[in-house]
Amino acid sequence: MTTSSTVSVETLRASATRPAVSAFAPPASRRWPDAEVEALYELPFMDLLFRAQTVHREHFDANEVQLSTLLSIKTGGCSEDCGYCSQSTHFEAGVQATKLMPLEEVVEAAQAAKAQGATRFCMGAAWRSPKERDMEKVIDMVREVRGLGLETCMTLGMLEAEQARALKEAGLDYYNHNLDSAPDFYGNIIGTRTYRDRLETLDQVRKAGINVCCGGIIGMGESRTQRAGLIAQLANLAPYPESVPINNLVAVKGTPLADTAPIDPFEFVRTIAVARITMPRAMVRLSAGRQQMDEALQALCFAAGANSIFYGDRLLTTGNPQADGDRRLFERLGLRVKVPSEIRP
Ligand code: SAM
Ligand code: DTB
Ligand code: SF4
Repeated sequence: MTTSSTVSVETLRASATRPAVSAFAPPASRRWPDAEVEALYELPFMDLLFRAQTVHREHFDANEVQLSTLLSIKTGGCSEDCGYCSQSTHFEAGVQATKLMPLEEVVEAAQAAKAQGATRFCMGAAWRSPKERDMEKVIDMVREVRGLGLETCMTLGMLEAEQARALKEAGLDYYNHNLDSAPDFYGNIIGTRTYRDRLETLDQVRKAGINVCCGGIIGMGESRTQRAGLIAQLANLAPYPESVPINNLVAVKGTPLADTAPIDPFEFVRTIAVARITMPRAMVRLSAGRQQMDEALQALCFAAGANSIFYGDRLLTTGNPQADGDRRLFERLGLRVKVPSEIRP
């Protein structure tokens, strides 16, 4: 990946145009049988890409990509046993546990993300669920970050109805809570919370009026049928999520998935395309694992309908491509930064 660049954030943003359809519009849903989703995976690669591009262009400017920056506001020491995760106390991945980050440091990081060109700031905590004493602090973070003119997103684990309402009231735009995999594969990876628990949190988020950010991880050893099963679960949420992060497993040393063989890159691109076709108005985010992809593969993901990335040098505990390298890639592909209408000056 190229790391030096003369492309400024202003140049990237200057040509951003208003999208035909706001990403905030609640998307219409239809029921996708698992077999129909799997049939999409089975299409010849070029046919699948053509279909995904066609759907993408019906709803979005295909040359715009939205930028979200992640910050780990509380790292490690998590009681859950998610088999992919470096932050679980069940495994020895060498991640140092921290306390909740002070508000000023979060605001500083958000300001830096905005200066780099991000439009959404996603704050993640390694919790099973937030404790009451944490709520006040994360609510202050939402207020302050929203006040900077950034979209806000949080991922704090499972939420009760009251917590979701409090976050909404503070101005939280998105809540990220992933289904992670198909129901019949999930139990191979996670034992401390159920699929149903996850669906219940998503329900609370939806009922509180917060936009749902929900996706999963590809390449954990699941079958194609199970990948299709995950996408069908997401697409059949009514309505389907506004944001869909598709993570490529980052195989972290010390976790049970450390030795998992990388997935065929074309299978990953297929997953992006199938997500785009089944959730036409969602922001489909090319998420974890981008540092392990070359630029040509990332370009294929954009061609398959990905229109969002995590932008900034770090994800939560692992690396991400350098921001200036990403800007350079955008310039080479003629991509512009999508600025949501809600936060446009
Ligand atoms: N603790 C909260 C939770 O699990 O709900 C929030 C943070 S958690 C790290 C957010 C998501 O990051 C997970 O659901 C998973 O999809 C993704 N993730 C975590 N570790 C990953 C890895 N090594 N590779 C790919 N995705 C990962
Ligand atoms: C999501 O789906 N991916 C992000 C975000 N939501 C919170 C997290 C990716 C984490 C990758 C591994 C790490 O950095 O620890
Ligand atoms: Fe904890 Fe979230 Fe990691 Fe699971 S994914 S171990 S809940 S931080």
